Amino acid sequence: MSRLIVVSNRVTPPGPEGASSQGGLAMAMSAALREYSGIWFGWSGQSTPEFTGEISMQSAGGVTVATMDLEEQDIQEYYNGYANGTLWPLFHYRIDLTQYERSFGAGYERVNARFADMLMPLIEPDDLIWVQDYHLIPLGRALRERGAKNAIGFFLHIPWPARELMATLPQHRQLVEAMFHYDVVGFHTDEWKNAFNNYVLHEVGGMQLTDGSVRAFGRTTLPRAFPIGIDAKGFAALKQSDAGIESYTRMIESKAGRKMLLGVDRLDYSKGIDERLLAYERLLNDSPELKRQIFMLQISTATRTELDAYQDIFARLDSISGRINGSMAEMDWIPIRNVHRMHSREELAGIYRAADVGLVTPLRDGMNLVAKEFVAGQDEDDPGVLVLSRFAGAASQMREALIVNPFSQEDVADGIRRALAMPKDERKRRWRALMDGVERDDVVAWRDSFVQALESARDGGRKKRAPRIAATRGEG
Ligand code: GDG
Repeated sequence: MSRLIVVSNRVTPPGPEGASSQGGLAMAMSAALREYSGIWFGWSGQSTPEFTGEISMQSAGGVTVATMDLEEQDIQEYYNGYANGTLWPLFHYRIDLTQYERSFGAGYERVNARFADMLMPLIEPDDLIWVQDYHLIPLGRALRERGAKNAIGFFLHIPWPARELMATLPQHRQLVEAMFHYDVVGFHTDEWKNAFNNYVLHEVGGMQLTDGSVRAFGRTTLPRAFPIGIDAKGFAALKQSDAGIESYTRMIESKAGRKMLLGVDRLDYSKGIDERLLAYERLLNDSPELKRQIFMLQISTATRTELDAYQDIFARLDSISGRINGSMAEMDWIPIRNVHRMHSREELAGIYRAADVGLVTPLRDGMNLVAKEFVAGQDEDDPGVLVLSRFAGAASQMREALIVNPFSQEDVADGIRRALAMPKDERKRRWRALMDGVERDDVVAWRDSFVQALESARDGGRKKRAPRIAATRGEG
């Protein structure tokens, strides 16, 4: 069996005892690497005064991890700059927040070249290489330039933007050209894949072939949707752990018979947290009889705090929730519990279980795993209701959720009202259908389908089949 080399910006293998504070993605990657006896390569998260080209190899949780440190300037231009100051907002449709700095683009290319330089000596001819996410789009090209002939796949964890937005990026063609050095490019949904194909056909005059692959820049790649999932059984089991039961019991006690609306997010402007609070305020103003009957627990953990846009959203969230609480709270009722503390996965599972309504209302999101965790966290006999934004990739799979438009306060408020009033039979029916999907399309299914596609691309490439043209060339 071939080895699998996973490359991501950061490397987060489980601790030696399989620490459950890690997310499902880290678990799945670790499992894949154990099965394929591979390596997980990425940035250590540490800075070094001068790039040394040293790789630190360790074995963690049965997985070999290889990490390197980056210089401060690299971190500023590549990570805080191009990845999170340019691509993240642009790919989430926030051109108002997108920073178009040339130095960021140069830093991005430089660090991707460093990744390629460091990785090349570790690669053997039969290895499958799987590159993760927007930080590393040019890595496939950089590896090809250094002579890698391996099957290389890329998976994008965030949306692919509409062609008109992509065109606002200086050197957008260069970025898209880089995608064509991969044999397979994966997206969460057909919507993101179609946005990519639309760019290829209409912006650069590419063509679509009968096997689903696309051709442009003199190269061919296979774009495909691979919806990511969670470790559904593992997550459902966490709520029965000691810490899961303890947090569930604490929540039930502190609910004092009220219904709990729950939001769990990385504190990011794409997640629609401000908009959610304002919709909740609208709900309480329009339906005052709900006051004292319900409350919202919003858990938002800080990330990317070095960037202004993230400091802004932090301050805005605290100010909006403070204002709502200040104007509406009573001596024994607070409408919003605004929590920034990080919880363990077990605690989180217990909190999901105690919630009556899960509010997952991003303005734009590649998939959103919280929606799936909320479902896996529910009790079968008395499940809560998921209110889900139509702009989360998860909405294309989770049709039995109450789908809302997060830009409309009234629509979100209607969704919450409907969720609160939903009879138990309907809640159970919807939950069963959602849980079946979460269990079927879990993170292992995601990993296996991607690796299989990569293996077929490699084997197909060896046979050199030539598929025919399916769609016409765009206007160029
Ligand atoms: C990107 C894409 C895509 C949150 N608070 C705590 C905590 N979390 C965990 C959640 C969940 C994860 O963070 C967030 O996952 P999401 O999928 O919602 O979002 P992103 O971080 O933006 O992830 C996204 C994903 O990649 C995978 O492809 O779905 O669209 O944006 O797992 O549980 N975990 C713990 N304590 C917390 O307080 N332990």
